[in-house]
Amino acid sequence: MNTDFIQELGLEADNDGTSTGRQGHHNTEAHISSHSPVDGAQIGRVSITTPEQYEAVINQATEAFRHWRTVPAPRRGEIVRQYGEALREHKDALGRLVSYEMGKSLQEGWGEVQEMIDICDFAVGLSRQLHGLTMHSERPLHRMYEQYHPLGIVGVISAFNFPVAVWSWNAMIALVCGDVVVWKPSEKAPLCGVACQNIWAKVAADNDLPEGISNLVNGDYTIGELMTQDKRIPLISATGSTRMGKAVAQTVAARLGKSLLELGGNNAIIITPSADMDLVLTGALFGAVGTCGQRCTSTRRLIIHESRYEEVRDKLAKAYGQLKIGDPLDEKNHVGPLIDEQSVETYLQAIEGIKNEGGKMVVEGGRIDGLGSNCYVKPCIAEVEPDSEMAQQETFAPILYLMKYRDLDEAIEIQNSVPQGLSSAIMTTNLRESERFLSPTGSDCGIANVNIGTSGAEIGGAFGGEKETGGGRESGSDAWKVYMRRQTNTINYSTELPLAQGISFNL
Ligand code: UN1
Repeated sequence: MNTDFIQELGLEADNDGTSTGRQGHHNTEAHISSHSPVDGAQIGRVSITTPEQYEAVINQATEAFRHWRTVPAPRRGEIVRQYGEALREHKDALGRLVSYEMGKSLQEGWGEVQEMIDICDFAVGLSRQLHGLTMHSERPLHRMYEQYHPLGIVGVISAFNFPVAVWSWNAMIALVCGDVVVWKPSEKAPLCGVACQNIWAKVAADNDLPEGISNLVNGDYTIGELMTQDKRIPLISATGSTRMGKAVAQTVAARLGKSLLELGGNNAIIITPSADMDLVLTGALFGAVGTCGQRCTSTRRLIIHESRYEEVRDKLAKAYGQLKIGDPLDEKNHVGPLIDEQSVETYLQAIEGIKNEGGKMVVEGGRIDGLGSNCYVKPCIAEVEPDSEMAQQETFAPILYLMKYRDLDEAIEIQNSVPQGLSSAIMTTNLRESERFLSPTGSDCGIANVNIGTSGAEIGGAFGGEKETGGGRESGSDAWKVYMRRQTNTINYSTELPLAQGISFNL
């Protein structure tokens, strides 16, 4: 394989997993080895951050924050603009690295980098729009307003499935807000973190920025724990499993810190009698097999009206038959491998579970041998009852559940009956049905779409979900407010000091 992209991104056999933005800090003792799920090859190693190095990073970040918070927000936006430009320059290489280290298709690897570029553009505009409100005081010759100030250090803990984009949603917004960032990438995709940090280091050097504004640490959950317990980090933004999110939330809450959680999804598409079948097929197919079913937004359930059930099932089974599975860097393939063998095991166990509870496989699953690693599997489809236990769980793999409904109330009830609440969709050409789905009695998810699938959200909206998805909102809209502290200011320009609520207090 041509690995020029690895050199272009400044990656070596051994890489510094700890960095405050200029030079890295190497620890020769312990490393994470990054193995590609594509062909099993070791791409490189990343040094693990020691507790001492962690302290040094936090000290540097604290120092950098003192400076960064005084830089005018539009000037901070200019730095983010340059980062976006650098990403444009390296879009091809970084997209390839994402595809090679994580296993998603090259189209999706590039798409992920595009998502980073988009959030940079958004953040640049935002840097001139960090508005607060003004309000009228009840007292004469008084003025009231609110303003947003930077928070401090934002800790970002990200997952393997979006190894670069999710960091950028957090980091680019946090940076224009005047915060500094400490990032712990997933152990399963650490080189993506190093590559992003290398691109940052160049922008930081070109602009003579101090060290400590964008920082990288690496390691297992113990380094994550140092972050979640650290009072010097006012906000932890974590993406990953619900189990991980619960641990993060409890630890951060115990010190009354803020957490922003984006956890599991169990996303469904409701397919109504009036659905346009072409849209159904594209939406469901991409939603279910894109990123090999490893998006938080992946489509896991189709809730199909009984009048269209056989048609959807048969057409979808046929479309699955045409999927090309293999090396994700080869553009003719639609689906790459799962992230690792453990994931394959979980997928195989889920298929067992489906069979044990009486589900019927419409498209059989299983491991595919001889494709370069042991991580390739067949995307599969299972028919289950609406109350299936297996369909309540988020199995991070390409397993799609089909279930039947009779009326829309029932469909919405099934859709909302799972513990997670990230993304949802309805396929309909009937206005009453789509409005019902979007109404307060409709979908209970953070994202509800009409006539598109559950995945592939744009960065301009707030991204996140309810219930066990964790309640956080990242990226667009007013998600930036979580990265700042709000201050209400009341200014008296009179010669009296009247008290609010008409209280008199005279000596
Ligand atoms: C995730 O899977 O954690 O909406 C993020 C999407 C992407 C982001 C997914 N824009 O599918």
